[in-house]
Amino acid sequence: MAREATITRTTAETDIAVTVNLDGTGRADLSTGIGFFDHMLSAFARHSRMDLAVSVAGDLEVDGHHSVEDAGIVLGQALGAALGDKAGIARFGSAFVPMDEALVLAALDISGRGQLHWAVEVPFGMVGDFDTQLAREFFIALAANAGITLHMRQLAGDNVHHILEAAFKACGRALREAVAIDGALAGEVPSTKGVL
Ligand SMILES: [Mn+2]
Repeated sequence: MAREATITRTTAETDIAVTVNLDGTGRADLSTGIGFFDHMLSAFARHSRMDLAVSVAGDLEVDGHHSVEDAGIVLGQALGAALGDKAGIARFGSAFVPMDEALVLAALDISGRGQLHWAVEVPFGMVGDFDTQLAREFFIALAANAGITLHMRQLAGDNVHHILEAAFKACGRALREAVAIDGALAGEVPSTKGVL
């Protein structure tokens, strides 16, 4: 069965559609209205090997907050829907990703308990048209709505573009590992509870 899902969500602040295919090739079709955010989601898709389409029409006349946070919510919901009953998945994934002087670890568990543990020191300010504080908001929303326990930890880094890009790539790479079908499980849900 195809592990893919499309979720749409409309509020007074944003109008969002996300499609994910967990068994894709990393193809991305992105239009969030925020160039740097598209760049980050492109890196995320490429290194997760998911096919990812994200369309956001948000209230950028306010700022990017609603657009980025809500994209995280809808992407998280789409990931959860595409995972279905989680039968046969590896469940855990981790990746250290360097980008020049920056080094970020993402370690995650598709646990059903969505939570972010964030130890990434992102310099305050703007990178292009993206408010650097929004990276954390995005990952909170993603983890909460996908039901993923997500640890992100910066080991090194000064340049904010490098730090953020390493973070998005690390999360993508760790997810690729965690959502992969582990043939040895023969379709079992990898939990002593039998449910994730
Ligand atoms: Mn870049």
